[in-house]
Amino acid sequence: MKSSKVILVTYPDDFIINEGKQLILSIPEYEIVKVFTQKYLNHSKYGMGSGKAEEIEKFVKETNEIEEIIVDEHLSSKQIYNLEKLIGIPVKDRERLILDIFYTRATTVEAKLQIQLAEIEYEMPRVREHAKLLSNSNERAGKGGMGEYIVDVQFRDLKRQMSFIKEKINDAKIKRNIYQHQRQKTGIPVVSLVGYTSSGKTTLFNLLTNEYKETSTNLFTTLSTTTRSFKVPHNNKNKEREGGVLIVDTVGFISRLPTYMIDAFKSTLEESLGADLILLLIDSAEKIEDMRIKYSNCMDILEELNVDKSKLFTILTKVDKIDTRMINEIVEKLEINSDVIAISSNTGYGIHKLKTLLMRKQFLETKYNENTNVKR
Ligand SMILES: Nc1nc2c(ncn2[C@@H]2O[C@H](COP(=O)(O)OP(=O)(O)OP(=O)(O)O)[C@@H](O)[C@H]2O)c(=O)[nH]1
Ligand SMILES: [Mg+2]
Repeated sequence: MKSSKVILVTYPDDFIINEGKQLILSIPEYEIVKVFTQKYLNHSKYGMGSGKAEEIEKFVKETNEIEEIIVDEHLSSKQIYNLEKLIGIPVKDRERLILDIFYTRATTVEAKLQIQLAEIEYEMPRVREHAKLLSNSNERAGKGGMGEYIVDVQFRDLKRQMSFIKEKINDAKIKRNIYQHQRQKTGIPVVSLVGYTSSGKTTLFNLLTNEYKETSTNLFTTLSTTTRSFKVPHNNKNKEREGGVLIVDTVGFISRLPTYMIDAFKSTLEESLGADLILLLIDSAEKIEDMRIKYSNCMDILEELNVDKSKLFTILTKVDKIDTRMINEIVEKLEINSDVIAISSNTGYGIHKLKTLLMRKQFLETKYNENTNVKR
């Protein structure tokens, strides 16, 4: 595969630099040649300061191999335009990069629709801005002096596409709601796995349900929700109860995700967030500072999605990679105040405890009792 040499421009912060690199490298053909940092990326002309933009221009000219610049922040059309004009190669902002990653990953129809919706929301404010820029620089926005008209047509076209996609997403949602109702009718408890991207959700999901869904160190491996049943030991009788609980694997979270992207994925997440129990997975093998950032990011997103905190249960994953004596320290340092259980999907550590604890949770007990009563 042909590699594409890129530059990353980001903030001088280890967590942010690392995440920016990981995001870029999750598109296989990208190769990062150099990272430039800037304390502020909100200068009006280029996002970065003029001095930094000129430094990058010089580097690009000298090396003569860089194909793209990726700025790890939201940029306006104007800023992208100015940078491209100065440096002479394409510039991409953080949101465009995330959309590109989503594109390379989306497999289900619904995930594709969600991404198309996010893409339109990304484009909308830029259509007019872009037309203005072109007319200001004496290049005509549209053919034959009909710039304004063409922009209006593009805008209307995007709006039409948007409502069409929303309708289709809604259809998919109605279908899912029907399933959900059927589930509720049968009283089967639903447990969903949420958490930062790469925290190990799908690996745990596969282990519990004997599935083979794709897992990887790349960010955003999973882009659609999957629900399967799994066996849990039924406490009193202590025997396996086939299809006892439904488990839902979801799209991972990431920091600094713009609201319209969260919105676009809301319907994918809604099903999981209506679950009886939400397991929030945290990768315990990371630096405590990174864990803290990711944990608080997840909590913010869950808050934004109006999740009932009493349904939360925290799972520290990948504990095979750490000294288990660290577990208490992590819980304390992150100030986790929900129930916590440490697991490893690789070695099976804590998995039995997880299953058993799931069954001990009061609401699941109630559900089972209700269920048993119905049967009687
Ligand atoms: N050592 C170790 N690695 C694990 C464990 N669980 C998951 N991993 C690895 O962590 C990486 C991410 O796992 P995934 O299950 O794909 O993570 P995810 O949360 O589904 O990620 P997204 O789908 O991107 O949101 C993979 O390389 C897994 O092999 C574990 O218990 N121990
Ligand atoms: Mg996954």
